[in-house]
Amino acid sequence: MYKTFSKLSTLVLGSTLAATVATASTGELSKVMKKRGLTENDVIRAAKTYNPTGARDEFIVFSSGGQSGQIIVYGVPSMRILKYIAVFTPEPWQGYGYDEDSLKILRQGNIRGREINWGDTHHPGLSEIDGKYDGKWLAINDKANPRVAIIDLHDFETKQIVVNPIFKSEHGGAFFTQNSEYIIEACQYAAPFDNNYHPIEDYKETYRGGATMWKFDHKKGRINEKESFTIEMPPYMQDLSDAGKGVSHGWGFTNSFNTEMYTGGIEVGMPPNEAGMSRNDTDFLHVYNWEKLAKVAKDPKNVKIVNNHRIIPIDVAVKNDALFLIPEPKSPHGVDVSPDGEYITVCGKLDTHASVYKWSKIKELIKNKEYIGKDPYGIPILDMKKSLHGQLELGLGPLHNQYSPVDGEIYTSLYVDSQVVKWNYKTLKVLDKENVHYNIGHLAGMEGKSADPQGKYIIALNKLAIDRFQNVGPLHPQNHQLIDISGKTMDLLVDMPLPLGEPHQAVAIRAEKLHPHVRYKMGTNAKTGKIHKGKTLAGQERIVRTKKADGTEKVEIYATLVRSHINPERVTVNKGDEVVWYMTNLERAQDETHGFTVDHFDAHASLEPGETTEMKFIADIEGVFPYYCTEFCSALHLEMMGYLMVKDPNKKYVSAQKLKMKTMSKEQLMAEYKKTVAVNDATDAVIQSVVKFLKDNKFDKHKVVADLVTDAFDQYGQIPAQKKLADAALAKGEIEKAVLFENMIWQLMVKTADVGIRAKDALVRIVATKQSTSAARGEKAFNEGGCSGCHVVGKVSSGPDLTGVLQRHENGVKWVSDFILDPESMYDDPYVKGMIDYFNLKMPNQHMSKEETKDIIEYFKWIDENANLF
Ligand code: RUQ
Ligand code: CUA
Repeated sequence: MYKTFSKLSTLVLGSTLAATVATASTGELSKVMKKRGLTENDVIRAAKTYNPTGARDEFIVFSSGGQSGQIIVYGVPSMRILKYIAVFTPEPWQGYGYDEDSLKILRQGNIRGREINWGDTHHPGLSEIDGKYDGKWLAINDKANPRVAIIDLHDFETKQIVVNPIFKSEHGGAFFTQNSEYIIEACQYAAPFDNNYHPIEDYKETYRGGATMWKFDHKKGRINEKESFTIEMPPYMQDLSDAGKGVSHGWGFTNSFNTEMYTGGIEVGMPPNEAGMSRNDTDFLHVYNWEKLAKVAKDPKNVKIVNNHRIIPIDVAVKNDALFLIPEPKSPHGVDVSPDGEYITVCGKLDTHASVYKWSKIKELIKNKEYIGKDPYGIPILDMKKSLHGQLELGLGPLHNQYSPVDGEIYTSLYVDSQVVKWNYKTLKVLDKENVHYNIGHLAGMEGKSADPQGKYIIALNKLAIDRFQNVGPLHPQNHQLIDISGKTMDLLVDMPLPLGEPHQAVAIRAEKLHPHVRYKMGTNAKTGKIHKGKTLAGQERIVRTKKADGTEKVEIYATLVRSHINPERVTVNKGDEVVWYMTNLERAQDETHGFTVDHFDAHASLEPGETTEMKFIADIEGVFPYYCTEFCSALHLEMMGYLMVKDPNKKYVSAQKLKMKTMSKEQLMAEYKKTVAVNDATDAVIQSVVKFLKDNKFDKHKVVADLVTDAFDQYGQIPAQKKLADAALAKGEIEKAVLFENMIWQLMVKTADVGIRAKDALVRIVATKQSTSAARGEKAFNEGGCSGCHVVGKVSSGPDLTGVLQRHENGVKWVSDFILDPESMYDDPYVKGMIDYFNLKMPNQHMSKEETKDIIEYFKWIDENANLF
């Protein structure tokens, strides 16, 4: 019933809107629609998600990358992927795991001395203050190898991996508590806490579950392992968790399945796990007071230590009235606390209902010690009915929930029905359902699990994609579907294939809350945030060789990278030497990343502006190995290279120099030298004019421009040193060398001019008077409509300079408008005739509309107001 109503209303509303759009256009839109077989609704949906070039998204989503071990970052509503964050798995293009500094982070994730190079990421969590996302830190768990990683949102880099010392797998994490005091990580498959063998027959006695409370230092953005602890729980398979907030702050909630404590055994003739683990009608919601237990754990008498980690035993938690169980429908999945903390919704998975528990009721039962009994481990059980606000039948396979800003409004994924259902958890009424494709797991609202949900969109994270995309083989992409929830009924807008892992869960945050850096302070180790021991500035490049006991050397190369060279350019070592590269990217310009690799040594670094990184290997094979910059960073990127030469100290090498190349005469060389110097002088004059403009207009008052100017001067400042070398070479009669140094000066000048002109353009935009919306539209029409092909503002190009064009003619506005709208009719005008003769070109009809022409006139007015700047 909901469906019919919803579809009908969208259709009616949609077609009126689209009809308006279609008739207002020139008919081009209808042509495209026809050609591509698009309905009006398609066009509206496209318009709702389309970002023209340069436009940005309102929300940023962090999605788990599942078995890829990474995190995927994309924007909403455009659903454009922005980044993969390397977390548990090496990611060569970012250098992650291929340079020493990132390798150290990856190796923090070693378990019992073993390297682990992948992860099964499930639940990303954003740091919170007062239950609201603050945009500072991101945590994510690894189900397979129980670990939690911390990502710094100032640079989107993984900064820490901690291994859970007692769990053998985990699932219900990583969830921040309301003020980021702790991160909850709940166990999944129960196992012995220690690292020893315990027979499965002793399951009930020696296998355990639990919830680890990782102490988080919000200022530093690191987990403090020493101050963390685990709350022991029975060997029920703990599942998803959530931290209380508002009225329930200080408490944690964790679901479970297999309270049957079934252990399977197909091979010995027992029914499989899936039968035995779902036998009972109910399992248990664990309710625990972590705030109290954090204090309890401070007394060594209250904890037992396993693998150097503090565990609060079940009986201690019970004695302190800090651990309870409430029955919940069998094998549930998600548990989600409402924005105010009062309602806790548990989804049935195998049950068609959602169960809404009420915190004030639970609190009352706990206060009055009103229990219906105890489980085999002595944990008090609260009455389910008395804890419930109510239950509502939603459909088949309810899994997870998200909230919206509307009071009581909640969105739930239905796995089996492949639907999102919108309902009210206070009034217990279903409001709408939307089909998705296919088998939705999690769903992500915009800040939909925070104390301040934003509404607007829901993303369906589907488990199957089946027929939604081009067939790319039996392994299909994943499918995230964006749903508009701003209307009375939901509307599915667009599909996004994700070619990475199974993205279990995603969290979204308003983009305006994120403030990442564009560069590092010069010489920063991006993984620690501290100045790198290998920091090298221009002029400090060197190779340091230290003899080792075995006769080989440790060769430390302190290198710099800046457009477009690596310094040093030749490194020779002996076979067997340990080669250590310290590389500093001297750039300060936005996005001027350099990559670095030495061929054949399985090493790669990505150096962001200002970053220093260490790379290390043993040069155990003889030969010549090019090294080069792997990012196309400039026109001379291919030239950004050098050679590592590894020679065998026990071999004798005979020189092969035989070829005699034809050389240039002294006169020819001198002519080339003079030509190069003349070009440099002319280029310098251009640079000086730009510098004058920048200074006259106080560039240093505007950070964006000042940053660009800094980068330009970084390049320009290198010129005197090169000039000295050129002059010295010339004085010694080494003309060829002088030419090469002059050529280097030209390279530096081009780079200076490149950034300098970008700075000038940016400054013009800032100091010019503000454009009216009409003038801005006019500029767009001018550029996109073809006018800019011949007219360059401030310059005579293939057509006349248009600065002052409105003053050139009597009744200028009318004259120019007429000319734009119908140039052919004015070819005989004496002025136009003269121009046609001069430029040998007729201005063609660009088919501008009256509206566009009016806007272009406004743009010309704006140019005249700012004529002094062009
Ligand atoms: S779980 S599909 Cu790993 Cu979050 Cu529910
Ligand atoms: Cu630096 Cu390419």
